[in-house]
Amino acid sequence: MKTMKSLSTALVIFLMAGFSGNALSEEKPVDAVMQQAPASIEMTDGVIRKVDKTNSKITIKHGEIKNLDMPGMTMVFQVKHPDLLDKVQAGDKVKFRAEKSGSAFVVTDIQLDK
Ligand SMILES: [Cu+2]
Repeated sequence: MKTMKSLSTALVIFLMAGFSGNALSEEKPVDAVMQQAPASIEMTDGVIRKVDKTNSKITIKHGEIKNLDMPGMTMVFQVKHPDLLDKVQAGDKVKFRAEKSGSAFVVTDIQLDK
């Protein structure tokens, strides 16, 4: 009776060792996925509040900007090229890309969201 019990205990330990061995080998693909290069910057939704061509600035009520880790808000951006302001006006729904440049946030691309 006592022998049977220690045999089954040994079997359980053997099975558990086999299980944790599998779990360890399955962690490697997960690490590989996390090391992949980040995707290109996503477009962010926004609504134009104000266009200031003189100062190359634009006020946008924007959704979450994932690449800048910024929640939705209304704020002023600089624009990379003044030409970007020619195709939008206050009230337009847009999709845009923004990047941080020094202490400023700069819109690098903008397009009407139809
Ligand atoms: Cu913002």
